[in-house]
This record gives sequence, C-alpha cells and structure tokens, in this order.
Amino acid sequence: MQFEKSHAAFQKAKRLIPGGVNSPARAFGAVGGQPLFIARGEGAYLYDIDGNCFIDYVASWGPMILGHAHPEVVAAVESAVRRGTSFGAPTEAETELAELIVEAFPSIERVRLVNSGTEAAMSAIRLARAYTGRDLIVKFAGNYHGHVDSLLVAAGSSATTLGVPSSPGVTAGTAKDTLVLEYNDVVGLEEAFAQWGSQIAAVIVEPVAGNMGVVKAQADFRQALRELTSQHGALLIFDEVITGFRVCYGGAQTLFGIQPDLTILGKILGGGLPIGAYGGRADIMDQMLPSGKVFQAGTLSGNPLATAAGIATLKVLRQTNPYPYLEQLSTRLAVGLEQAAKEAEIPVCIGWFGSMMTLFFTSEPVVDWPSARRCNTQQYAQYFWGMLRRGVYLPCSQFEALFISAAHTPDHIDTTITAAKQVMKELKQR
Ligand code: KE4
Repeated sequence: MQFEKSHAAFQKAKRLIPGGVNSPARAFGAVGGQPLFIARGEGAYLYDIDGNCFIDYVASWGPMILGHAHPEVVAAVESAVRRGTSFGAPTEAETELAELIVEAFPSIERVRLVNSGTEAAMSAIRLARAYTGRDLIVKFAGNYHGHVDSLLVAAGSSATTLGVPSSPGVTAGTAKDTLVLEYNDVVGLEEAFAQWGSQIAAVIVEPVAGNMGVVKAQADFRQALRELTSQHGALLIFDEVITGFRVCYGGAQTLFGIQPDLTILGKILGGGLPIGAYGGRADIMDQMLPSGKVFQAGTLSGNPLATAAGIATLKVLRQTNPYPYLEQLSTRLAVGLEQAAKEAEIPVCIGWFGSMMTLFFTSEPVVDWPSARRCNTQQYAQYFWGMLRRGVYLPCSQFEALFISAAHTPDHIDTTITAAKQVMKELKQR
C-alpha cells in the first residue's frame, strides 16, 4: 500500500493551510506519519487519492451513521441545491428539522440551529449564564465541547492528544470562570458545589464521553449531576454532539432517563453537512433574541443543504431503526478485538457504548481522564498503522471513538478482527 499522492498533496497543503489541515484532529499528530487525502466515500468505505480502499471507522468523527453517500441523503441535497444554497431568510426545512429534534428529545421544547457543535456549546454557555445570572461553568477533564475559549481548559480531543491541554490565546480572565473536575468523580462534584454552588451557571458534560476515548458516565455520577445542579439552581447541559442520534435516536438522555436543562447536538444531525443545535426548556430558550435579550446569530444557521441532509438522515434513522443491528455489530467487534488482544497477550480495555468504541491499550479500566492518559499511546500508534496498511481506517488517536455505521456488515467486522489478530501478533513481537 503506497501513499505517494497523499504525501504530495500534504506537502502542497502545508504551504497554504496551517499544518496542512483544517482541523488538527486530522493531522495524524498522535500516530505519526502523514494524513491520507480522501477522494471519496461510499457506504462503509473510504478511498484515498492513491486509490487505496479502507473500511472506515472514523465516519467523519461521528456524523456518517448511515455510511458515506447514502442515496436518500444525496438525493435530498441534490434536490435542495437546485433551489439555491442559502437565503438568509427562514425556510420550512428549518422548522421540519426542529420538529424532528423536539420529537426525538422530550427535554427539548425549543431549539436553535447553528453551524457547528462549537457554536452550539458557546451559545448554550452564554444562555446558561444569562438565565442564571451567574458566571462559573463546570466541565470535566477529557470532555471536549468544541474550541470556544471558555471550554478550552483541558479539552479532551485534539488539543490534549497533541499534549496542549489548554490553548495559547485563551486568557486567564476567561479560564478563571471555568472549573475543571474529574469525570465520574462524585465527591469532586459535591465539593465543587459546596464551595461554588451559588456561582455555578451550568455544568456541561458528555453523558458518554467520546473525546478521551469512549468512557460512560456512571450511574451515581449521572444522578449527582442532575441532583446537584437542580439543588443549586445551576443548569445541566448535556453535550450530545456525538451521542445524539448515535447511541439511540433520542440520545444518551433517553437511555439514561435524565432530562438535562439544555442539550447541544451536531454531527449526525446534519448528515455530514455543517450543523449544530442547542435546545431545551422553553422558559430558558425563549431568553434568546429576538424572543428574549441574549444575542446569538449566524449567516448560514439552518442552511438549506444542511437541513436537507439532516432531515433525510433522521427520517432514515426513524424509519429503519438501525440501532439493534449496530449493537450486534459492535458486540461482534468488541468480542473479536478483545480476543485478538488476548491471543497476543497485549493488555487492552474496551470502552464501548452503542456503536461508538475505543480499544484502550492499558491493563486498567478507563473511567476518567487520568486513567485514559495512562494508556500506551505509542502502542496505539503502531496498532493504527498496522490496521491502516491492512485496509482499516481507525481514529488517528487513542483518545477518540471509532464508529460503526448502518453500512457496515458482519463481513466488514470479521475482516477487521482478522487484521487486528495479525497486528496484535506483530505488536507482541516488538
Ligand atoms: P464541532 O465544532 O467540531 O462541530 O463540534 C465540537 C464538539 C462538541 N462536542 C463533542 C462531544 C465533540 O466531540 C465535538 C467535536 N468532536 C471532534 C472529535 N472528537 C471533532 C473532530 C475535529 O475537531 O476535527
């Protein structure tokens, strides 16, 4: 397998784009080597510009739950684009997508569409501060909510993978209003509320973390999140940018039976086109201009192509209910990967929830950022390249999730497991 055209493309890109990429998560910084340039995707496959074919488990970092170029999504976007790409005026498609969101998430009475998960997080934070009249925001180490300044304090996605847990350019004045606690640490959360409770505007959390690898919020932690925020008049914000429509149609909150005050969404919601959303109780959301006084705006918010792709995607998910099938494939993969590691006597721990999964190269359970950080990231990098050379495209970081789509088949899973067995044997011999 050779990557000459990708290497040439990368050299050219680096002369024009910082690091040659428009998002550091794609730069292969954590696994070494150079990123592949993709020509096209189709179903469960990605094809790079050198003509190599891969079973894709990145899924554009989550959105592609139906697989690439799903015919109904393509048709919806093709139809929409012929009517124009953007108007700067309301369209019925925005209302239709809002209706699908409200129908899927009982905690959401009103929703505002934006252009990314970052914008959704940024807007939800501003709204929570305005609604409560308080400044402090609580987040958790290893959670990532996009690159808004106030949350780039121990982010858990590419910033941390690249060893930069808090970014230059974020001012001390901004960071001081953000409390960073340990995920799944009930005592730490209780202590924070005991000390700061009257000043905390909101707690924002990934109900199933995807940005330190896949780590589930444990039941006692989930209960504490809901009880402590309610007791102290703070808002609970669920970041379901990954888990929304992924772990089930109604997101993690439906599976966990918890109603957050605000939810942020993205990724699958746009079927791979740029989108984000934040929504929740009407009395909170109606604080947003023009019904209220809190400002947020966006030229392309609710864009006709993104809403067309999102509506098509959600309608296919609602009609086909792929979640039991995805669960079967995920189980098959998790069992197979564990077996491959066991045969090669490589210590691993699998973080897995629905169709999102991480193979952690460690012998201890991963329950928070400190335990995730103890993983053998060098071994993950070797595993990544061994799998890539066998036609399996995995997340280029130990601290990300792989995703299974409805386009994957048991044969794809079995091919992946066969490759993993060969790679694990190689790792053992190193
Ligand atoms: P965007 O601004 O990238 O659309 O969404 C930010 C975001 C918010 N919340 C969660 C839970 C997220 O995972 C993300 C973005 N995810 C990363 C990968 N884990 C995106 C990859 C990238 O930045 O290129």
